[in-house]
Amino acid sequence: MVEWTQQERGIINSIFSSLDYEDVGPKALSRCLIVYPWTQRYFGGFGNLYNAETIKSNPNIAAHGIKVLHGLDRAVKNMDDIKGTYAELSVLHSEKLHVDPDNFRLLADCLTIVVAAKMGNGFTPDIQAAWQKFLAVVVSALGRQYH
Ligand code: HNI
Repeated sequence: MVEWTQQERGIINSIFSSLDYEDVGPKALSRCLIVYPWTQRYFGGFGNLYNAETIKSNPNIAAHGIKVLHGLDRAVKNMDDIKGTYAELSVLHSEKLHVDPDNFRLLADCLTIVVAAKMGNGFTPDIQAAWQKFLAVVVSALGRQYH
């Protein structure tokens, strides 16, 4: 089981409490689709993904980016059982959506970049360490039900 220090818990909670979901969610997902174009294949029904501009202005992508971020709230609220919290979501991504689990890390990296850019100097090494640990646990939990 993953152990969290009080400092790490504090950092994760404080990042999420001031997170602008409507800005960060769309930016992170659209960045993922642009930087790693093969991830677009899962969003065939989302409308125009023709180029970076259309991806960034696609309202379905924006809405889904926000939804994914809200999906992370569950992990924040259940930091001691992220694996259990995401069991169902992992099955969904594996068995129904057939999302390659390598893509979880790619999206997590895009999220880190967007959050770091917004926080600027505030994104200290301590904060980065706690944040990346949190995302690594999320990525691992989402990949758990794959076999
Ligand atoms: Ni993901 C649906 C959370 C990564 C492709 N995804 C969801 C839903 C949540 C969610 C929540 C909504 C589930 C429901 O309707 O019950 N996804 C997350 C989280 C991550 C993640 C927390 C990682 C941080 N998803 C990814 C990645 C891809 C992805 C990396 C593909 C590259 N997800 C999807 C697709 C859907 C989806 C596709 C269904 C969308 C739809 O509405 O049809």
